[in-house]
Amino acid sequence: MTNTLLPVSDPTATLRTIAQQFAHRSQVTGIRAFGNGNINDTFLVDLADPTDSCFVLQRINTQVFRQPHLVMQNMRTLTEHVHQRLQFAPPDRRWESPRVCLTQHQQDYWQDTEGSIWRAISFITHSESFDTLQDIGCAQEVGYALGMFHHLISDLPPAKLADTLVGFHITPLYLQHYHTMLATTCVASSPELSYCLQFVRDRETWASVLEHAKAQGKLPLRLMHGDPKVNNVMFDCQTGKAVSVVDLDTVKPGLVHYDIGDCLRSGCNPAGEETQDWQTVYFEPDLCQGILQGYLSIANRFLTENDYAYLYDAIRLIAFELGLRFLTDYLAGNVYFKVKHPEHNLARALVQFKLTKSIEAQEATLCRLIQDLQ
Ligand code: GN1
Ligand code: MG
Repeated sequence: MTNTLLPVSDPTATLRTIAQQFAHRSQVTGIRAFGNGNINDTFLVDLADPTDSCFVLQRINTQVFRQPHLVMQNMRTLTEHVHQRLQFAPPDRRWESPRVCLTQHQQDYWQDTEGSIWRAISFITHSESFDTLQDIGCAQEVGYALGMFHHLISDLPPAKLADTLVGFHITPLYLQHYHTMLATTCVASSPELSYCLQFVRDRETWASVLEHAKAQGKLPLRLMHGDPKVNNVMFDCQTGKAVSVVDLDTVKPGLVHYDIGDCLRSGCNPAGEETQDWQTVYFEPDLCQGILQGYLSIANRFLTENDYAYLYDAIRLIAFELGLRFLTDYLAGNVYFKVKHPEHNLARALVQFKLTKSIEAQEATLCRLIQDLQ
C-alpha cells in the first residue's frame, strides 16, 4: 500500500467531529490541512472562543508508529518536564513548549470508528515556521532552538522515555533494509537510480561511523528530538526569534548527533528538500556556521571533546542516511513516506545525495569551522 493522505468521505464533518473531542466546550470554527509532514496527517483547528488558542490535530501514522500510546506517553513525560523547568527557571527570552491536549475523557489520544488514532497538540501562539532559512540570523536562531531543546531535556534520564521507533537513525540497519529491498525490487532501471546505487555502494563501510562510536562508548546515549528539521522550529511572528521546537513524535533515547546532523542537513540546503532541481542543491557553509554558533552557545555546556570530534561525520551521515531512506522507500514501492507521484522518493534521494556530496567537497572548511567554534 502506498503512503498517501487517506481520503475521508466528508472531510469537514468527520474532522469536525474528531476535533470536537479535544475542543471540550469550545466550538470548532475551522479546520485546514497544515504543514507538509511526510508521515502523519496534520490539521490546524480554530476555535470560536478567542481565549482558547487553536490546536494541531493529527492522525498518527500507525504503520510507522506502531505503539501510539507510547508516543503520547513520551510526549507527556517530556512536555511536563520541560514545563516544570520553564516555570522554575524561566529563560531570559520567550520560550515555549507545546502541550498535549486531552479528550473530554482525559485521554491523550482518541480512536475513531475506523480505528485511526488522533491526538491534539497546542499551537504556539503568534508563531510561524519556514521550510528554508532566509539568512544567518535565522540560522543562529534555529541553532539556539535546538540547543535550548537539548538543554531543557538534559536532566531527564533517557530511560524515562520509551523507544517508540526501533532502529530510527541507526544507519547500518537502514543499509540492511536497503539491501533486502534491492534484492527483491522490480523498479525500472534509470540513470538516476544507477547513480544512487553507486552513491550508496561508495559509502557503505563508513555508514556505521556513529554507531561504532556509540558502541565504543565515545558518544553517550542521550535524549534527542529525532526530527529537528528547520520547519519544526517555530519563530515569533513579531520578533523573528525562535520560540519553540515542535513535532515531538520521535523524542526518545539516541544521539544528539542525529539531531545536529538533521538540523544542518535541512537548514543548510537553500533549495529545500523538496526541490525538483536536485542538480543545483548545495550545502551552504555560512548557514552551517550560523546554526552551529547558535547551537553551541548553549550546548557547549554539555558537549564533550568526543562529541565535537564526530560533528562533521554527523552532518555528512544524516544527509546520506535520509537519502538512503528515501531511496529504499522508492525501491519498496513508497510505503513509508507520503508521495505525490511514484518517482517522488527517488527525486528526494537525489537531493540528499547531492547535499552529501557538497558536504564532502567542503570537509576541510567544515572541520575548520567546527574547530574554530570549539
Ligand atoms: C519525516 O513527517 P516528518 O516530515 O515530520 C521523518 C524524518 C525525516 C523527514 C524528512 C518518523 O518527518 O525522519 O527526516 O520526514 N520522520 C519519521 O522530511 O520517519
Ligand atoms: Mg516529524
